[in-house]
Amino acid sequence: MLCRSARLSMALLAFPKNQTPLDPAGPQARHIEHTFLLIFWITSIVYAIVIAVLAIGVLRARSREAGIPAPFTPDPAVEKKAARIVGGALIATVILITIMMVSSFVTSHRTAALADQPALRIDVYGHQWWWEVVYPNGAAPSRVIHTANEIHVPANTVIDIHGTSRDVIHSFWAPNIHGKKDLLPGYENDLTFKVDSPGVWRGQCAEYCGMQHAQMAFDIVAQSPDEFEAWYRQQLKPAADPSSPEAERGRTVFLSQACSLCHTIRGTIAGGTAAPDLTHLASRSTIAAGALKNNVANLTAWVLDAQKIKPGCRMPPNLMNSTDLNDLIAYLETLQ
Ligand code: HEC
Ligand SMILES: [Cu+2]
Repeated sequence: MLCRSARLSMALLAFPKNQTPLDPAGPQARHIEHTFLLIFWITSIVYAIVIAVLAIGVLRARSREAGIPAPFTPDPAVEKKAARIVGGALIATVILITIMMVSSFVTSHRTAALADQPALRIDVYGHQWWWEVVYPNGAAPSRVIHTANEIHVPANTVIDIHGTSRDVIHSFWAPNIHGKKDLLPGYENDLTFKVDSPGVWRGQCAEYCGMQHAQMAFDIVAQSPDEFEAWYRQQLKPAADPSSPEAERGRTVFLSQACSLCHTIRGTIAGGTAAPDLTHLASRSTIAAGALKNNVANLTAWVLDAQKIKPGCRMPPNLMNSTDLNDLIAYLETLQ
């Protein structure tokens, strides 16, 4: 037990700084942190007082109770005092609960303050077990981009995450930035926020959604407006033609295998929509919704047998010889 709780507190201490509500990166998370701290301190102090009073009571009763306890005869003076103390505690409780309730209302109001401002809209679709991310950009088809699991936003700009689910209920939660927002099949929800300055914040699905729920993370990458614009322009481009013979062969492998039934690579005939868009796969820092760092070794292991890494995930194992596999990975690496 001791060992378990020691391990738990170690895990909490080791929790990444970029995934905690206690290090807010924007005004919404700051409001939430204020309410949290207010409730935390009120309840902690009340708890400490209750335990202290209980301890005093127990100790006193013990020192009195040496022999057989005397029959209980209420003393009117003591009873009156007790009634006054209990009444006082009751009033204090009502006051403290009212303070916490008002603080909670004010926080809800403040965190929703950006809801009717003009915002950069980003559509997020929860899937078992990854995040589809679309920048509709006023629905001008030539300006729409599709990506996955890595949400780039310009810093200090109002962002509207417009979310829904393609299957079961998921919940979008980047604790440094805002509270949770459920993504529900058949409904659309909005979460509006601002991020103060450039940085990377980790988020995670916060509603149990099946076997790989724990491996359903995402990153919010806040950038300066210039960097964001450059990223956007790069993402708009179709995949570059492969420049080496291996990569060229790798593309043929990709297009001749089942990959293109599920994945899209813009600029090729691969147009599947059941899985992450791979047009700019190599520009992302992780694969499989944060399960792995994006590098050659991990990509190879993933393509060969994703089930080993994320059992139950919706990508089948792919049998192929090592030349085909190496060429395929060489091609995927060109998708900057
Ligand atoms: C039946 C559909 C299906 C097929 C076929 C398929 N995939 Fe996938 N793929 C998926 C799904 C679903 C995911 C997301 C899995 C997750 O993160 O839970 C995925 C994820 C990936 C990723 C990680 C993308 C990211 O940004 O996280 C890569 C790379 C990938 N697949 C490559 C391939 C290649 C190469 C092939 C062909 C050899 C292939 N896939 C065949 C469904 C498929
Ligand atoms: Cu989940």
